[in-house]
This record gives sequence, structure tokens and C-alpha cells, in this order.
Amino acid sequence: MTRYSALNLFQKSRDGHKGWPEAWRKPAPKSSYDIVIVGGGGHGLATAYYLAKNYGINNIAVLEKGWIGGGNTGRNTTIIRSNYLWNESAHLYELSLKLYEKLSQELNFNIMLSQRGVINLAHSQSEMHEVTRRVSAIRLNGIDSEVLTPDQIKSLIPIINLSSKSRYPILGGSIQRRGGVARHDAVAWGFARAADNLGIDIIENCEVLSVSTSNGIVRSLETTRGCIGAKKFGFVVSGHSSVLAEKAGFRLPICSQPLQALVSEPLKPFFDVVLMSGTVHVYLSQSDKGELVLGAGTDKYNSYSQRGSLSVIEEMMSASLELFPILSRLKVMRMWGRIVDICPDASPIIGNTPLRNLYINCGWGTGGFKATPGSGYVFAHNIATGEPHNLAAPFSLDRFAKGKLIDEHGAAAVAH
Ligand code: FAD
Ligand code: PYC
Repeated sequence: MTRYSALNLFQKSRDGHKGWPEAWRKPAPKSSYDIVIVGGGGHGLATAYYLAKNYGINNIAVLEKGWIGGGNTGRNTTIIRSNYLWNESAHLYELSLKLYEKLSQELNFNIMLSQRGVINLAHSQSEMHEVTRRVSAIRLNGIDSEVLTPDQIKSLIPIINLSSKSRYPILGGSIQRRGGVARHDAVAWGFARAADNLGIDIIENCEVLSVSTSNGIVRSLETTRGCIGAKKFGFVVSGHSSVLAEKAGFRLPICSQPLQALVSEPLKPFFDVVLMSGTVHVYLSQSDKGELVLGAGTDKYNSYSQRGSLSVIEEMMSASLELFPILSRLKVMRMWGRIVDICPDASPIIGNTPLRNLYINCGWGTGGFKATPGSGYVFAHNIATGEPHNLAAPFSLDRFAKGKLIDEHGAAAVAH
């Protein structure tokens, strides 16, 4: 009997809001699986889901040291888009956006996708040239992108400050109208429930402490819930990728830095796009609760602490006031931070590792939420077949040895 049986539904309606069925089981870990995924964020859960759905592999565990989606997945600012410069990235992020467009139906879980448009501002002539070049490159890849004049920006955001006297006057910008936001928790919960329905064991409160290897393969993982073996392993532990890689005996070209965000007190709906400025350095959107959601760049030091420094918040606030003097009396309600893993070219690593049965998916930096379904889709292919998916092949670890970097710092939206 499934947990969504008629009996459950009947009991739920009889009890009103009591007795909700659990969304996924809480199984005890088995001693061995076909595949173990470490990391119960969106990317790890999506990988497990597509492994089961597309490759019929169900004997899988997802090991999560905390709770599902409690990492970067549950702490990001929910922006999704596919307006990347290079062909390799454009195709990967566009796959993800296309999967997002059908994800609520696919998972039967409302991820609250809102394609309200993502605007990037330009504040100088050289930035306008760069915006125009990017828009052309993006369109050549079949992805929607348009140049905006200041008047068009004003009609989309009537409260924006377009004064030519401001320190960084707005000369124009670009928009991806299919970009927007999606509810981050729902993405994790939707994938978790769907993966669980396909028989995957989601094991929370299960931290991987050490990795046992011999003859070039991973044998098992020592965890806080015992020793767990598998034929194949996938590490998807954003923020701690280098820590896990070191336990497995290899190094990653990654810097781990704090990234912060904050929300204001709630306001009536007035801001129905996502806005970014890499020059004054802030991005903002309005949540369904009415809060303004704001963020900026990373703190410029390596750290595993879960908080950032006040100077970043201060700069973020002065940047928002540059764009929106009208918000000067708005109060900040709360702020938070989390660690992001950043590669030298601001692109992810997806693929094989020096250990033959270990695969890694990491380095999404400040921008991996938008990639969640696409990343899981291509990584599942990699683990199931042993070979990278053709869209993920350029993102292999050995690109750093070959010098084939995919520099996407400009598309990262927030500075690394
Ligand atoms: P996570 O959700 O972090 O999952 C990894 C999991 O691994 C964690 O749950 C962690 O607990 C677990 N783990 C770690 N070590 C172990 C271990 N030893 N054993 C077991 N489990 C372990 N991206 C966008 O596209 N748009 C945005 O607007 C955006 N805004 C952001 C704002 C902020 C403030 C931050 C911090 C990030 C933002 N990002 C954004 C980036 C995005 O959140 C991440 O790239 C993405 O969520 C990574 O997903 P994940 O599943 O790989 O990682
Ligand atoms: O990648 O779009 C993005 C993003 C916005 C804020 C943080 N990351």
C-alpha cells in the first residue's frame, strides 16, 4: 500500500489538518547499496531521482548529514535563469530551465515557478557593449534574451532611480523573460518525495566521516550511522566538496567562501521582476510573503563558518539605495550565510574522479540552484553509464589540467 492511498486521503480529509502522511520514509541504512549519493541537497536528490526514473536503478541511498535541503538548497535566493555566455554552459543551464518549466507536473509537487523575468543592469558604455555582446551570444544558442533601454526598464520597475546624476547611472540592461524564481524548499522536497516513491532510501542525520579506498576504488563510507558500502558513489556536497575529496585522497581546485543574503520586512507586492547589478553589486526580488530578498557577492576569504561579515551587508544596502532611494526606511528582518564552492573559472565540476567508482558534482559557486534538475539529470547519466553525459563532458575535473576552462565569472551575477 502506498502512503498516498485512498485510506490516507480519507483520514486526512476527516481530520482536517491533522495526520498528514509523511512525504518520505525514514529507513535505517542498509549495509550496502548499488549506488550511494552523499549529500541530500537538491542536486543529490535530483541525481537519485533521475537514476531511478531514467535508468531503473532503485537500490540507492542518499546520505545527508543534516536534514533534506538544509544546505545551500534551502538558503539560496531562488533565482533561476539560463543566460550564460559560453555554449557549454548555455546548453547545460538551458536543459535545467526546460526541466524546471515542467518540474511541478513531473514531481506532482508545486515548486512555485514564477518566470517573472531576470534583468541585468548596465551602468557604463562599456557595460552596454558587454550586455549587447552577451545577448547576441545567448540568442545564438536559441535562448531568450533582449537588450533593454532605460525607458523599458522604467516601465518594468517604476520605482527605479534613473537619474543621470546618480553615481552609477543606468544606461540600459538585458532581460531573460523566462528567468525568475522557484521555491527552493519545494524543489528539494519534491525530488525527495518522488525519489522515495521510486524506492530510494533517504537517510538523514547521516554524516560521512571517512572514505575507505583500495586499489583505486571506494570500498565503503564510515558514517555516523555505521559503515555503508556500494558499487558506485556520488559526492554532491556543495560547500564541503574539498573536505570529502580529501577524505577520498584527492584534491579539488576549489575555494570555499561564505555567501550571504537577507530579507526585509514584508511590503505589499510592488516589484515583479528579478533585478541584478554587477556594478553597484546587489540583486533583489520580492518574495510571495512580500519581503524583499537581497544578496551580493561572496566574502573574499575562505571559510567554513556559516556567517559572513557585516561589510558585505553594508555595501549591499548602499547599492540598493543607489537604485531605490525610496527604500531608505525599509527594515532588514534577517540575514544568513552558507558556504559556496568556487572553481577558478566559476563553472562546476561534473564527472569522474581519480577513483574508478567515485563521481563528483560540485563547484556550482553562487549559482547552482538554477541548475538543480539539469545537474541531477546529467550526473545520473554519468553514474549509471560510467561516461559523462555529452552536455556535462566539458565540465570534467581534468579540464584544469588541460587548460580548457569555461570562464563564466561574468554570468555569475554576483562576484566571486
Ligand atoms: P546543498 O543543498 O548544500 O546540499 C549538499 C548537502 O551535502 C548539504 O545538505 C550538506 O549537509 C550535505 N553534506 C555535506 N557534507 C556531508 C557529509 N560529510 N556527509 C553527509 N552529507 C554532507 N544559486 C542560484 O542558482 N540562484 C540563486 O539565487 C542563488 N542564491 C544563493 C544565495 C545564497 C546565500 C547561497 C549560499 C547560495 C546561492 N545559490 C544560488 C547557490 C545554490 O544555493 C547552490 O549552488 C545549490 O543550492 C547547491 O545545491 P547542492 O544540492 O549541491 O548543495
Ligand atoms: O546565479 O542567478 C544566480 C544568483 C543570483 C544570486 C545568487 N546567485
